[in-house]
Amino acid sequence: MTVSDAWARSSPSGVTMGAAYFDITSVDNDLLVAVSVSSDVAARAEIHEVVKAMDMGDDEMHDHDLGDDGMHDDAMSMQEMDALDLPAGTLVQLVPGGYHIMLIDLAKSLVVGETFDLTLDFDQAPDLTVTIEVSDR
Ligand SMILES: [Cu+2]
Repeated sequence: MTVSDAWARSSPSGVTMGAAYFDITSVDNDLLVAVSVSSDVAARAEIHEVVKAMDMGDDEMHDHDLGDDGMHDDAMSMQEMDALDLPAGTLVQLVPGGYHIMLIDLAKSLVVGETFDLTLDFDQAPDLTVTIEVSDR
């Protein structure tokens, strides 16, 4: 399991959601099934994908207040995924506008230059802790 380019957006004060991104490649077919984060950072972390709002069932729909970051226009929304598919040897990118790790109920603002850890829980591979750097790109 290789993870690189792990980063998160800074969060304006008053915003309670954050988003983290990384590139990941698994040696074998695997699934990312859960992500955990220290309660010093956020209450919990979820695996999300951005979808066209019209593709979503009503019960799946939820809004996040991420401010004016382009992830929340009328046509797009986000939903939690049960698992993120990691085909063997395939680069899977978590990027703004695509798959991402949602940080729910931030304990404090995410400030550029700070780091925090996420622990990735896979179906097959052992847990992996990655360091996320807060960065605005
Ligand atoms: Cu999200």
